[in-house]
This record gives sequence, structure tokens and C-alpha cells, in this order.
Amino acid sequence: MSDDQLNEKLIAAKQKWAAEGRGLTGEPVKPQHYRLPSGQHLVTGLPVLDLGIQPNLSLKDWSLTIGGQTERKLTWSWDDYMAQPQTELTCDIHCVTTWSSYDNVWKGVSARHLMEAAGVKPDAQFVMLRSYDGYTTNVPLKEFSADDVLIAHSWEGKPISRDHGGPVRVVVPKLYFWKSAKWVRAVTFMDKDSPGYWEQRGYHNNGDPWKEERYW
Ligand SMILES: Nc1nc2c(c(=O)[nH]1)N[C@H]1C(S)=C(S)[C@@H](COP(=O)(O)O)O[C@H]1N2
Ligand SMILES: [Mo]
Repeated sequence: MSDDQLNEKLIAAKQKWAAEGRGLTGEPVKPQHYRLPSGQHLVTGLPVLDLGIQPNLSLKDWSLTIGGQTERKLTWSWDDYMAQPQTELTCDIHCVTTWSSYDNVWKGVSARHLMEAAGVKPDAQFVMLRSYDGYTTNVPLKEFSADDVLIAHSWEGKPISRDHGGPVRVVVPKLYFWKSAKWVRAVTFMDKDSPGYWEQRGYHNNGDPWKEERYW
């Protein structure tokens, strides 16, 4: 075979792959994959993942503290929190352990409202989420201030169960699910970044599933 013939054969093979829609992984691209980031598989429902400590919080003792680089330091009791404007939204969830779950319906207070209520200072660039089980996770302010970030109290029309982070958890749909702190107790705005629990243990600082930002 001449060099020209060989080249034509290679081009034809590549054209065929293009027509078949082959991805880098060699797997044919199916329409549903447009919704599923690379390396993920779809599950139904919501698996439970945490450090094995599931705090049992009564609404009476529960509070959420908002502070750091803010004009006001707020401590919301359950009634204070529930008195804030409520937002409902549906999102897909992508966990770094490779499961994804479609169409999760959440209700709660939007991160944007929380930021407005506390008066976030221009110096703030990062957010630390702290939870009642000792868990922490850091989120860039750019991601936390997206219009789909919720401080949520209900899932699928019911109060969030204890194992999924009830009474209140954060939901950051655009990042891997470890950034969505369950049993949240404090939201702290920071001018400097600081790694959270998994970020100290090799997980990616940002965690965008569409860029496969899984580990450092
Ligand atoms: N407080 C707290 N939040 C947490 C965790 C945790 O251990 N503690 N685990 C994270 C991880 S790794 C995942 S995948 C999701 C799991 O949420 P789920 O159990 O509701 O599916 O919670 C995240 N938020
Ligand atoms: Mo996770």
C-alpha cells in the first residue's frame, strides 16, 4: 500500500468514527449521555454517603450562622430560616464516586438570598460550609452564588431525612456532590481559600463534573 492509500484509509476510518459519534473512550455516544458527564452512571433515587456520623438535630436546637466577610453576622433559628423567601428547583446530581441521579426536587432558601441578607463584602472570594458532623467543604464564591444553589430543607416535597442531611443541607448542583454539605450549621465567607475535609484528602478544589475535576 502506498503512503497516499494508507492516508486515505486512515481518513476514511476517522470519518466513519465521526459519523458513529465515537468519543475518546471509544464508546458510542448515546443521546442520554449529553446529560451524563463522562465517567458517571445513572442511578435511581439518592444513595447515602457521609462519614458515618448522622447528627440527630432537633429543630429547637438547630441554627445556621452566616458570617466572615459580611456586613452582618446572622444566626438564623429554624423559624428565622423558614421565614426567608423560598425557592424550589429541580437538578441532576453527580457524585465523584461515579453515580448520578436525575431530577431531584429541592426547596429552601437560595444562596443568593442568603448573601443579600448578610451583605457579602467585595473581599469575599470563597465560602466554607461547616456541618454538625464536623464536615467542611470549600466552594468558590463564583459557584456558590450561582442561581441554582440552595440551602434546602425539603427533597421531593418532603422534609430532608436525617440520613440525607436534614433538617437543612446545601445543594450545589453544578459541582460534584461532596460540595453539597449535609447538616449545615455555618456558611462563612472568606477572602482566602482554605481546603475542606475532602479537599485536604486529595479531592479537587473546584469539583466541576463536566471537567471531571475529581482529584488533584
Ligand atoms: N456534613 C456532611 N455533608 C456531606 C458529606 C458528609 O460526610 N458530611 N458527604 C458528602 C458526599 S461525599 C456526598 S456524595 C453527599 C451525599 O449526599 P447524600 O447522602 O444525600 O446522597 O453529601 C456530601 N455532604
Ligand atoms: Mo461523594
